Amino acid sequence: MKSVYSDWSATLIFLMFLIITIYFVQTNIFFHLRINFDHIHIKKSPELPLRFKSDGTFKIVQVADMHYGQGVITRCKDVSASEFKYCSDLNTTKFVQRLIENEKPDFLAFTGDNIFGSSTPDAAESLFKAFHPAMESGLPWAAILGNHDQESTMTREELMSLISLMDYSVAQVNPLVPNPSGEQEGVSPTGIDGFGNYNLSVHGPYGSQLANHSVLNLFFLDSGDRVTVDGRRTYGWIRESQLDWLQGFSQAQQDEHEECNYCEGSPLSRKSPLALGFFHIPIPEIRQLYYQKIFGQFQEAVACSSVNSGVLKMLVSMSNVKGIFIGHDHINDFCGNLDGIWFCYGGGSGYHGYGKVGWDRRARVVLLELSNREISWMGLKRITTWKRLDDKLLSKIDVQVLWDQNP
Ligand SMILES: *[C@@H]1O[C@H](CO)[C@@H](O)[C@H](O)[C@H]1NC(C)=O
Ligand SMILES: *[C@@H]1O[C@H](CO)[C@@H](O)[C@H](O)[C@H]1NC(C)=O
Ligand SMILES: CC(=O)N[C@H]1CO[C@H](CO)[C@@H](O)[C@@H]1O
Repeated sequence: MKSVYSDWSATLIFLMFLIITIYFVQTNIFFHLRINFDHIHIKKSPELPLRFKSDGTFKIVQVADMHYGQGVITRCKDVSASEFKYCSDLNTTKFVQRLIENEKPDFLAFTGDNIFGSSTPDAAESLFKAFHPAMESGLPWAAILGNHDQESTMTREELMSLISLMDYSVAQVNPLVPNPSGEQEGVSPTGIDGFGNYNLSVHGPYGSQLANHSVLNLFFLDSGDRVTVDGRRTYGWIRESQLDWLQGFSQAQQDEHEECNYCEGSPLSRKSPLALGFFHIPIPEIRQLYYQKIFGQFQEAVACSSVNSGVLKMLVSMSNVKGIFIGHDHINDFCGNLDGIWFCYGGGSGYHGYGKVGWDRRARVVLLELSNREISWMGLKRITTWKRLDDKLLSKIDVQVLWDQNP
């Protein structure tokens, strides 16, 4: 006779087998299938709009031409033989980190050739490494492209799109362009040449009368890469569609402020906010500065386009543009004035970009200050610029006032 007991023990063994199996499946397989919400990364965004601090200042650090490759394995160019052995992209990273620590800026502007496409097999990885100090700082930052960024695995559109999605980035691929016919409904995000044309407004300090008003405008333009014109290779230039967009938003601002003429006692009743622009490739007129008084050094030929699309004329007609910040020519670091607008080079910051032995890598700082009358902030008072060298002391050089409300 089969004992009840043996039936019972077989069932028990079977049950244990089942439990062990379920446990095994649960811990070893389901674990991998489960979505771990702790590890989902959502873009971290800074608070917008950008703002002046409560002390009435707003400081920008311009980083030009990082020329990032793959990091530690990417060697430096134009450093002395003794420096070469221990020099890589990491020196560029360290420099940007030191700049942020020492200047404590409110905003970072990267003006193109952020990565050197041909020195990396993975553009995305290179971008993450290049912008690591910016993302880690938690400061709002923006970037545009140069002529080398797209020489790897991503197109210019893809690069700008990724940059716009990185932590604390406020860059945009392109603005929505209002329909030129003036119709309200028509907006076309593709009506503008290039990738990385956008504007950002900087508002007054919290709690001040300027808190809800744009005091300063920062605009970014894509100056393109290389093109062939009439069978000759040249650099890109800022196209008519981009200038139209620029003119459009400059007009919109003026209209906004004209309306405010009737706002009794408003500090804004005077004029539209001042503007600063950022792009990579210099305009042809910068060559003329060779014969004029400049602040800083003019050490290499201006590598601009053979096409002059009338950018200077357009900027002058806007009347509120006070400074343009460019890159591209690494060993030019001067500011020079063309028709009332300062054009300033950042000077090369990247060790994998060409440079000049014995001439330190550098970056530009721009400080904007509000004027304080009685108890409230009254719009911009002064724009000052200087450069920081990547030497032991992070030397501050060429301090220069670009604009003063009471010259
Ligand atoms: C690059 O960084 C290394 C390590 O910090 C340092 O020893 C070296 O001096 C730096 N080189 C240059 C050219 O700054
Ligand atoms: C700015 O806007 C905020 C929110 O709408 C409001 O609370 C504040 O009073 C405004 N400040 C000024 C100076 O108008
Ligand atoms: C992001 C931003 O500030 N965009 C502004 C660009 O300029 C137009 C015209 O002044 C504004 O309406 C946008 O808000």
